[in-house]
Amino acid sequence: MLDKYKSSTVYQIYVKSFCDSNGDGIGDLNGIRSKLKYIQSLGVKYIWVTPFFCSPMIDNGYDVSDYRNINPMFGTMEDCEKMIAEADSLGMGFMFDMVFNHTSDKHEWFQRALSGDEEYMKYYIFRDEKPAEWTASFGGSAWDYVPELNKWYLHLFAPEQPDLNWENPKVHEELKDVIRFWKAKGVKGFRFDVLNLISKPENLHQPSGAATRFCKDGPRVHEFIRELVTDTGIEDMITVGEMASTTLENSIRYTKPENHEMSMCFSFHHLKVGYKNGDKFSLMPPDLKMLRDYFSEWQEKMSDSGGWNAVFWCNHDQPRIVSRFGDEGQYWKESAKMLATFVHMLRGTPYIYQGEELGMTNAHFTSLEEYRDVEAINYYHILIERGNSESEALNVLSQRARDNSRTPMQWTSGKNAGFSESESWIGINGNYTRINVETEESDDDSILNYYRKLVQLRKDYRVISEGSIKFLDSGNEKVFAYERTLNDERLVVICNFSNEDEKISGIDVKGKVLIGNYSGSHKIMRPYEALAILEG
Ligand code: TEU
Ligand code: CA
Repeated sequence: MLDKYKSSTVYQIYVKSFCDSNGDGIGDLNGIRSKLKYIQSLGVKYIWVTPFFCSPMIDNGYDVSDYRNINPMFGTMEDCEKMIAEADSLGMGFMFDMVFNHTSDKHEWFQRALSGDEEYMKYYIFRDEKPAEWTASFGGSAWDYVPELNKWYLHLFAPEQPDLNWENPKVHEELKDVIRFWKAKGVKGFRFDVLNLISKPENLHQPSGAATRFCKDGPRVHEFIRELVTDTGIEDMITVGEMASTTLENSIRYTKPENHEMSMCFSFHHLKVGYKNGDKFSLMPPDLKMLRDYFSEWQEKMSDSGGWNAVFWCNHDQPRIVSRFGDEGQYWKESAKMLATFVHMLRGTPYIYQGEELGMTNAHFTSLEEYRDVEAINYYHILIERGNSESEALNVLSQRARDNSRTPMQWTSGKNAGFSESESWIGINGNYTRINVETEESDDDSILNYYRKLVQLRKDYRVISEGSIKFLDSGNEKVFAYERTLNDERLVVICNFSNEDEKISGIDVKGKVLIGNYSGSHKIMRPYEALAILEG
């Protein structure tokens, strides 16, 4: 069953910023429908779409108030059913995004709890006293007080996102029914939001600190996931768990097929190599040695253990990778292609986030008013409280805010980048006149057409989709290299993460260049050069 995913690629859509069909400046389901042929042209097999269920939109849909109904902002159930059917007719399947660690505070269950309904209070994590000084992911305390109940409730994210109590079997049954509902609608897979946070520690009286640190990979998490998957019969679907800050050992357990948990999982260690002292909002240049060591260890050990990685650079929570580890200027095209080659030749299932295939860049917002995300706005004020000036705080946001990945998809060089007839809910990146689908379609050498080649190579070569992996010593810390082997086939991938010519040594490979971002051959690696060479 897993083999279906080894040669597949997944495309991720952030619904609010993908395509607006009705001129309200907000992306919607019919906008997605209108672009299904484009998505199919990338060669992808699955489409992960972020939540579009009823929500007050405090966290842009990750605060669900009704798991079975469509937020009118995005369309109707009929639009949704047509979207699923049309993708199916094009040979693609949707993966819907299940936010099961928490609901919106406007969900009927929490509203009943707030009214004092004992049964529904047990759906959440209420305590008479605040057990610990935990901080929430978006800043502030993770425990909020409800005067009417004279109790505190836990929320790892915003106060409007109360955590569900997974110790309550009734919560399991409610959520399994949500999965059965969408499975019956023809959904072909699921992404599970912060799935490794659902099992809370028995003792909530932990020292103060980040709440997610105490809740990740909890005591019953594997039991809960296995129950969710087996009781709903989704083992044969593609499933991916977002496992914030998980460990390699747990990632292997989450994804070994015999455990009946997830097909694969996301971890984020590779995206924290620029976090000074582990703090997302403290800047430092990316530590390339840490980056290479992470990939080397996780790729090799997951390969040796029978686990399976979701491999990616971008998503709706992460800044754009070409701005982060590549170059927006002179080597924009080369660096975007190098970063893509590095990920797409790895062992695992690759994910392409909307606009990544164009080389879309960070937004470069210059004022707080341009930001929309709850995390960014909260952390702007936290940074000021920490003593940063306004410009220092805005500089941090310009590099780390999730809004960087949420500017509208750039379809054309025309009005509003072809995203909408009206002004969009968030600013459009000013480089849309140069970076857009229409312009790149007609350029054989575009980043877009390079991504298409990468996706096709995974289908054509089993050494890519199934081969084992071993990282190689290139003799140069800025040049990452690895080999993929299967039977007598050997593919060697060499990627220069630097903006200068770099010498390498100790890599002996002769064969056909399957893909590369420079023409001709050189003794050295050129700035951001990528090469995948099939031996023999
Ligand atoms: O993200 C979980 C998560 O860890 C994020 O907080 C992310 O790591 C962080 O923003 C990076 O700085 C999931 C969803 O992807 C995110 O959009 C939601 O805000 C969050 O859960 C709560 O549902
Ligand atoms: Ca719309």
